[in-house]
Amino acid sequence: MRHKTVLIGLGVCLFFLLSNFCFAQFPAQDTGDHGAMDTIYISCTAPDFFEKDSIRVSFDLMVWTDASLPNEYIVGWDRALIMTSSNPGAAAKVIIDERANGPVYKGTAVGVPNDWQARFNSSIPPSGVLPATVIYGAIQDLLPPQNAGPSLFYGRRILAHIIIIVKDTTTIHIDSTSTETASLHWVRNDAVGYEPLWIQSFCPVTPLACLYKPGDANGDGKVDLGDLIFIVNRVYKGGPAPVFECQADLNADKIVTMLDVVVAVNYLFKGGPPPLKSWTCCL
Ligand SMILES: [Ca+2]
Ligand SMILES: [Ca+2]
Ligand SMILES: [Ca+2]
Repeated sequence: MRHKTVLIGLGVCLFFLLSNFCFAQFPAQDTGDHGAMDTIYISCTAPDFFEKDSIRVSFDLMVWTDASLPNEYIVGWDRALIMTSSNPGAAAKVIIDERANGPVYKGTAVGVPNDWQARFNSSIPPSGVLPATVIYGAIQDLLPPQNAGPSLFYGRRILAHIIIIVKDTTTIHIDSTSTETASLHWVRNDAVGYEPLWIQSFCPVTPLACLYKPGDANGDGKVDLGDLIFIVNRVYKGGPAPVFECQADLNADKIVTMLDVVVAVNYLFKGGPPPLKSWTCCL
């Protein structure tokens, strides 16, 4: 009986641990955040775009606020986001978009989108290769003669598009909670700063489909001399690229070089191993 009680107790605690309720404290609402707790989070639902040798995925940095009084409107924000990729082989890289009028501030906002006057993005490391700490932010231009434009208030909006290039299936984890400091991340119209609740996100990148045969550089369905010529032209004469780079990347190191020519020659004429499957070339 005692054992049973202990087991039930352990089970209950395990349940709460898994539920993250056992020891985690419910986050306290910042005193500068009135009404319901404002939240920021990543939306993983943006479509993926296949490129030549990679997938371009974009995640939306979202905000929800119930600020409804003019002094509570949000006029500036910045956020350091830690981004990691579960698959190092995916060579995930965030694209730093420094356009002042980037695709920010969309959603249910009243007024003209993209009229925040400044936006800054930077990354550590600067290459943007994950794991990286990436900073996004925007501030309204409050000084005349510029029109300040609308502030952020009641509603749900896209603050920024986070664009990440990946070369393989992976899961992108975007976290901000571990970078929190006492600095102000959110500034109201009355110059009061506060910290909205950050919600962590895990975003799986679309699994790949097998579309091409490795070594079939010219895409005619066969691996033969025509492909060797195609790759030689590509490597030595700046010839056309295959539809997907992996068709000519026979050693699967994600770059087309002389080494791929060697693999092709060995395979076609010396009984060497077949081209390696990689990326979308996995038929
Ligand atoms: Ca609020
Ligand atoms: Ca071929
Ligand atoms: Ca290669």
